[in-house]
Amino acid sequence: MRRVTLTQFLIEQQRKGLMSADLRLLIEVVARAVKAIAVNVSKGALAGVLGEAGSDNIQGEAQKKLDVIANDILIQANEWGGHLAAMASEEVEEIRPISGDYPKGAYLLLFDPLDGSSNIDVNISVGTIFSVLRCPAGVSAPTEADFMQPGSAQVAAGYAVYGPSTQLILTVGDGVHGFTLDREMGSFIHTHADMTIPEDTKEYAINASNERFWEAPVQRYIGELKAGQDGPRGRDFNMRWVASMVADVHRILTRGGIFMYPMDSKMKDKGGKLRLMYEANPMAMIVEAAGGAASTGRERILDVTPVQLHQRVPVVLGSKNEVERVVRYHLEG
Ligand code: P6P
Repeated sequence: MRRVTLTQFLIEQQRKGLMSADLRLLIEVVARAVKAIAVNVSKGALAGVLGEAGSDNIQGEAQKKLDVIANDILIQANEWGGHLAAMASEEVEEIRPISGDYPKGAYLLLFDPLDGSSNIDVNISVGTIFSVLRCPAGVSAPTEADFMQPGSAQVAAGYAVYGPSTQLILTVGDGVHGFTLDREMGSFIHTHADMTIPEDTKEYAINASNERFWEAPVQRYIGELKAGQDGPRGRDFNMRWVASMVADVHRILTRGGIFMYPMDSKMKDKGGKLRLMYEANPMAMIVEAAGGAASTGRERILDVTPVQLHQRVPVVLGSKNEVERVVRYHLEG
């Protein structure tokens, strides 16, 4: 495959009418910010960026230094370009309007600046997740209410995975494309065209230590996978759990699988573990664009009507036939 850079790919997408100049600029700015985050992540202890920041985020979770660094990089990269009307981050309670000093644009950007940050100090892959919505027409000073759009309204979604290589995965709805960072050139190269998720799989990802807290349909589904060829599925399955959503989803996008962070009785009052607006929605858009499925177990994730910026949802996503089986088990009760 000829070496096409992200910039060239985006210009060609724009020429095909698949994205506006402003959306192309937005994606290029996010990609540049991701490169700066990748530099900090890869330096680790050498740059004194490991460990706790000494502060908590709005989720009440202790922030890692790199959580704060990644958040600042994304905000500073995006606030001046004129492509955004406002931003929202997992790390910040309130939405962040574009200040009066800068021009405003047509898009709303949401992100989890460093997902899986509990893995940083043990050198396991982490990532950045982002979601792009349109700012409602005629709204010049967006509020949180203007972000309350279902995932089906996203115009773009993507993630970066900081692993053995740094990869950027992107969809504007017409397929999923992957780009690998050439560190010598400082460019993202188009290495994965039209990524697709196989409809069947033998690999599942779930934090099995929560089994006693799951609802019955999930206990039934996972019990059948564990029973393997001696059970109703008649074949053996394998399990993986990185505890970094970006890494687990990237494996599924690359070779299939099902990822589950279902509702459990420990967190019923919170609504789930993963956040809808900047984790579940962008990953659901990517997974569906790759031929997979993404559900809360009871509802398509992209159909969920948000009511709060940091709300959480149960997540079941990946190989279509497995997700549909989990949904069927929820319907059967
Ligand atoms: P647990 C990381 O903190 C995260 O939000 C996701 O990236 C990951 O899938 C999940 O939480 C891991 O949760 O309970 O296994 O630590």
